[in-house]
Amino acid sequence: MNILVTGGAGFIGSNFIYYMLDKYKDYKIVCLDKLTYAGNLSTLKRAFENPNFQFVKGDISDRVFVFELFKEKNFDVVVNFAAESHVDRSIEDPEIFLKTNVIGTQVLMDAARKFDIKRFHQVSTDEVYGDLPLDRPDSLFTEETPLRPSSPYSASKAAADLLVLAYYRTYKLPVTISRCSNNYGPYHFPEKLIPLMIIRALNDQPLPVYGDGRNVRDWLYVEDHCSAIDLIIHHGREGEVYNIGGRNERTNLEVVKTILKELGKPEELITFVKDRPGHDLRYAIDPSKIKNELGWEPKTSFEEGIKKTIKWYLDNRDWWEEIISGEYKDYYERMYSNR
Ligand code: NAD
Ligand code: TDX
Repeated sequence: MNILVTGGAGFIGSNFIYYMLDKYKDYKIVCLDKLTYAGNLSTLKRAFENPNFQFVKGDISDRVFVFELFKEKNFDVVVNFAAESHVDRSIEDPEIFLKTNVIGTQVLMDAARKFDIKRFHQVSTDEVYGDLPLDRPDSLFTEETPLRPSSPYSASKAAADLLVLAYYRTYKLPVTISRCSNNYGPYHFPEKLIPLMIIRALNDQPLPVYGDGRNVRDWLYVEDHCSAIDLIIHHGREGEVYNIGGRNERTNLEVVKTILKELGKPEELITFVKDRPGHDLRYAIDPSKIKNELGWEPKTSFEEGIKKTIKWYLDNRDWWEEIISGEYKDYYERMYSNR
């Protein structure tokens, strides 16, 4: 099989590339990535040693370039991870979110139509459903939950999902969509909660918790997300949406305290800062459909996954020290100095 993975120099895409190269020794993988601030070639260092892997730098919204690539490569499957993915950045400046997440997806699907791709898989997010109340722990997102996105990021992902489903209905493009909850694990960019808190705690810096820290996220170890996508592209039904989640709800404060405990750092590092505008209260996924149809189950508990993740950040200082020494510094200043 010949697979195009877009956004593979980012967090989940790179983990997916490693998962697939390890599991399928005869699959070929091309990674297409624009290498934005979130994409890193050092993340793919081990993949470059594999003759079945190739990297191409480019923008998914560049129609001429994308069509040339599809013409040349004869892909069987496209897995679209490429996106602007950070909610806070989307609040600061939404435009690139629409360009990459919506137009980029459309361009890829147009190419997929023209070159008869056998499966176009869109990597979406549970954030398209909006949020759930904190006082109704029984409520969960199912695939039937109406889309009600809150941020420019999640609105752009919801728009892309609707386009994907429209291409299925109108052009019979063989699509699938997965909507996953919050991932964590190796290569997670340190603007996101878990890696940000690990790195700041390691450096004995204050940990900025938004609002009162009671917002809830449903955490999934990234490898479990990769195994779900693997199952969907091989066995998922065309035109279907699959929710992915590990039934692992935690308040942000619980997550931060767990990290501090694991690292032996004091809770006094926690600093409550101004809340994120429109901050979603709670995400929680009902993964029954993918479990019943495809037999998917997560393998890594939060307790085990957070230990593995912390160890990875301790063992891979070079990777994140390089990141936080560059543009990231300005970002942190801009985002957090007036909170
Ligand atoms: P990330 O920000 O770590 O990586 C995104 C990658 O896409 C980067 O390598 C970047 O260079 C690349 N990219 C951005 N714009 C591009 C463009 N125009 N053309 C080509 N490449 C481009 O993101 P992530 O956390 O790995 O998320 C990957 C996907 O999974 C996204 O679609 C996101 O919406 C979705 N998702 C993420 C999570 C999560 O918890 N991180 C959960 C559910 C779904
Ligand atoms: O400094 C922080 N302090 C804080 O309290 C940061 C960066 C976050 N938070 C809170 C906000 C959220 O309630 O932690 C929670 C998680 O925040 P993020 O890591 O920014 O993730 P989230 O907004 O939940 O979105 C993530 O999950 C769904 C990904 O970034 C998305 O790409 C994915 O679709």
